Amino acid sequence: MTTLTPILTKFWDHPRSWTLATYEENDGYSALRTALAGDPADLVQAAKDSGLRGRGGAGFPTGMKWGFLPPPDGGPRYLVVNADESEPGTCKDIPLMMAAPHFLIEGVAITSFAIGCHHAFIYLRGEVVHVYRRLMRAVEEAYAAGYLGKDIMGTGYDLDVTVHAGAGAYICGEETALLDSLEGRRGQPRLKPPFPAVAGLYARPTVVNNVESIASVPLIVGRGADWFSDMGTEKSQGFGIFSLSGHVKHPGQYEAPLGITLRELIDMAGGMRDPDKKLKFWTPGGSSTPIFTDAHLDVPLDFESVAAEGSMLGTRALQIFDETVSVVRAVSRWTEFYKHESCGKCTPCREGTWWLAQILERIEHGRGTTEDIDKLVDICDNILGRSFCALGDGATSPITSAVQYFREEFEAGCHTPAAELFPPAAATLF
Ligand code: L3W
Ligand code: SF4
Repeated sequence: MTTLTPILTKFWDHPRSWTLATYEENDGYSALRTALAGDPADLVQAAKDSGLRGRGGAGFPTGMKWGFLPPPDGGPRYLVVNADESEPGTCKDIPLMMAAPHFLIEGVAITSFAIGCHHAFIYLRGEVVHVYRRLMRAVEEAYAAGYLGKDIMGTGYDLDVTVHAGAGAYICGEETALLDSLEGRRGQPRLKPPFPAVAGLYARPTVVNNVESIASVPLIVGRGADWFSDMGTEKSQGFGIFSLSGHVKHPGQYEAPLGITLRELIDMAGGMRDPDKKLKFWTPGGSSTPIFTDAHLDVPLDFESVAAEGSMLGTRALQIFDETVSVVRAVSRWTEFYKHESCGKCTPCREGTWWLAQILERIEHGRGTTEDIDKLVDICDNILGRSFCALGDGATSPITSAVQYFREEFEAGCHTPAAELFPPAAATLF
């Protein structure tokens, strides 16, 4: 039985959890002191040894990414924190920044020192004004206390941090679109390679990491790489925040070692919201990952095990739907989202997401045809692997997996509206 490991979430219920005073009472900024007294190369090695993998969706090894930066050439190099959390169902970075922003700021300072950066950016999605205010206040506190700015803790190391709010586009969570947006351009993905590590912000070497990844860095430095790597599974080490939403009794953030199962997490969340209703389907990593069913309740939630079952751990956004929900309606809503958020740069995604949305609309309202289901799958096949960035691929995931597991519901959409089969009044979602 896996147990919860409240670490980043440990003092979230403290009445003033977000203040510097609370953070310092909980050993805050002691890891920065340790880091600045040492060698930056040792910090990169510690990140590698810990096994920390990116917590923003792709799971790329964090220390390896830092190690990709070319040797210093006298010019600037940047750290950019991807705080543009927008993946449907994903709601861990925003609560983390609201409840304990100094984990992130200390992580920014340590990571910047490790990679030789003197100006770091936190790119926040534009809609969350409350988070912007909280981060700005926390950054001010850190400057005033000498944890940011000139000659940090008397070590001679200088670091400025800029918090930048975007304008509310999901595509700006894609790291190169984020960089374009930060440079003041329209946020659209760039061709990779070159990766940001080589040519990122203002064409300079740049590390782009997710909020939770960077917030984990002080813990790795303070408690040791072994402490971190001893948690989790062999290849998916450490802990993560799992966001449970939907039909569970107590939705919220559950911090646990990677490898925990949904069955265990649902138990911790008090069970299904209506105990008489069965789990029908769920997303392991947000709506951009293929859905799972009740057959996957015991799949360990680590990168490898989820991939072996045909999905992705992604952002650990576990959206849980019981038997009252129409899978067609849920998939149709997600597709509307991708259609709206497609940046329009490439044809398969720009056109394909519109076609998918139109067909799903027909099926949802009982006006589909038998050819429509094959057409849906065919369009998905032609978007997947042919799109410029992961948004297009992600848009196909819920559709193809839903047809795979619930084809009969799509077939029913050729004659009966989803609202008749699954009356919205019976469902508490959608
Ligand atoms: C240098 C190389 N760097 C890879 C770096 C690369 C990036 C990281 C991962 O998509 C996923 C996506 C969504 N030299 C490198 C290298 N890198 N090779 O490693 O890269 P990549 O391309 O595997 O993924 P990505 O473009 O970062 C992220 C999935 O996450 N997702 C979406 C999440 C959305 C949010 C949000 O709400 N903001 O997080 C959910 O599952 O579908 O597959 O840094 O530069 N040779
Ligand atoms: Fe833009 Fe979609 Fe193409 Fe990505 S896949 S570049 S979001 S049109």
